[in-house]
Amino acid sequence: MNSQVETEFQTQNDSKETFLLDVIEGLQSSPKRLHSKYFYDKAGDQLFQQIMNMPEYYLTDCELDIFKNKTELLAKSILIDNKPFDLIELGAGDAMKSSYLLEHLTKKNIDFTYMPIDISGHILEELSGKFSRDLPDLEVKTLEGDYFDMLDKAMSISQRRKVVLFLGGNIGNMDMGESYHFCRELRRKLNRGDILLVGFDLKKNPHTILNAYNDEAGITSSFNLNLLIRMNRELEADFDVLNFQHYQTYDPISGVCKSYLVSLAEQNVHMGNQIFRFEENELIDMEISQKFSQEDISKLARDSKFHIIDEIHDSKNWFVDSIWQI
Ligand code: AVJ
Repeated sequence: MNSQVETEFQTQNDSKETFLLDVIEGLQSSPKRLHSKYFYDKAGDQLFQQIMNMPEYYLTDCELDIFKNKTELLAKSILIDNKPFDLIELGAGDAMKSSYLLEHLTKKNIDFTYMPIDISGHILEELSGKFSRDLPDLEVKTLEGDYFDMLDKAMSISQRRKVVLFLGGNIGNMDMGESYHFCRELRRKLNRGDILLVGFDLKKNPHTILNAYNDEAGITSSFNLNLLIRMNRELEADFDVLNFQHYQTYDPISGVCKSYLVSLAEQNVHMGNQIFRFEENELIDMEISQKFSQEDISKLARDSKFHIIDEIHDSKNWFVDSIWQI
C-alpha cells in the first residue's frame, strides 16, 4: 500500500517577500537582529544536521532517548480516547524523534493522520519520501509555511482531536515573553481535549550548555554565517562573511543562551537599493536558545492556561517532554 501524501504550501513569492521585509526591519533595528527561523535553507538544514551529530550538542540525543525508550509512555499520554485524531508536528525537520512514536502508533493500528509543519519545503519533500518507503501505512499531510498559518489550515481541513508536537527545544528559539504569547495563541486555536507536547531543554551545568553552542569545529559559527550567505543569494545582499564573527553567550541565571555576529570592521552592506551601515564591533542578534527550570515550565503552562498531564524525562534529566492539555 502506498502512503497518502499530500502537501499544502505558501507560495514562494509570499515567503520571499516576508523574508525581505523581516530582514530590512531587523537590520534597521537597534541592536540589529535577524530571525533564526531563516537559518534553514538547504545549506542551513545540512549544517543543522551536522550540529545534531556533534558530540557537544546533547539536545537531540536526550529527546531521542525519550522517543526511543519511552515510546509506550508517550503514546499512553496522548491517546486519551479511541477516536481518530491528527498528530501535528511544528517544525518537523527530519522527524527522526517522532518517527518512533509514529511507528508505534501505526503498528497498533491507531487511526490518525500525521501533519508535519515546516518552513522548509525541501525538508518536507524528503520526509514524504522517507515515510512512503519506511511507513507506507502512515497517512501524511505535509504543511509548508509558518506554524500558525499552517495550524489554521490543519484546523480547517479536519475537525478531529489534535495532538500538537513541538519538539527539539524549538520553543527555546523564543524569549520567555514570546513563548508565553506563542502558547496563548496555540491555546486559542486549539479545542478542549486537545494536547500540546513541548520539548524543553533544562537548565544544567552551564559549561555543558555553552559548549553545545560554542563548538571547537565552528559548525555553529558556520550555521550563523550561512544566513548572511543566504541573504546574498536570495536578497541580492553583499555581506562579506569574513568580516563577521560568531559570538556565543549563556547566562545560567536567566537561562538565556544567545548567539551574535560581530562586525569586524566599519562597513556598509548593500541589499537591493538599501544600504546598512555597521560600526566596528557592532552586533547582530541572531538566535536565542532559552533554557528552562521545572518552575519556568510550570509557570508557562499555568500562565497560558494549559494543564500539565504528564512529564517524560531522558535518563540524564537534561531534557523534558512536557504534555499539556486544555
Ligand atoms: C533547533 C532551535 C532547537 O536552539 O538548540 C542549534 C538550533 N542553534 N545550535 C537550538 C541551534 C545552534 C536549536 N533548535
